[in-house]
Amino acid sequence: MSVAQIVVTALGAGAIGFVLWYFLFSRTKSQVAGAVATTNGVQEVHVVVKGGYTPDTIVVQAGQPVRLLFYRDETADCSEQVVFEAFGVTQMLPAFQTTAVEFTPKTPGEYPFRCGMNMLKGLLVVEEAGVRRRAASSPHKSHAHG
Ligand SMILES: [Cu+2]
Repeated sequence: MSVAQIVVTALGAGAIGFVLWYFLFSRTKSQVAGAVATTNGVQEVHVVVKGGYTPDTIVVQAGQPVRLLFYRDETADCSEQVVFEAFGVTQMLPAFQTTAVEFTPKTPGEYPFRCGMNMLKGLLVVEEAGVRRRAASSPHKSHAHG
């Protein structure tokens, strides 16, 4: 093997490694079910609508405004409407567009949402404010000091 061949092989392996990392970790990270990004006190969650809701379970905190950004990735009639009965929301979702649904959940609990025909179903879980779930487990957790 010449030096050039070794360099090319190493670069190739590096490229493959990057692609694997990108698909395995980078992509899944942005698709974590129920991932909530809080911007200016508004809890934002992206939901893809395609034969169902992804994620189909959304966890937010009570007493803080929620903005659900529904991207409807299909034209199927079934998903053209999303209904949150508990919050008095009935929203049309134009195909291939992102539509925001906003409200402030005041009481902790579980609030189902659905399409206009009651076929596609999702669940909004409202947790008590201040009961913050850790984004990642504490690094100190594995160190038991007795
Ligand atoms: Cu439907």
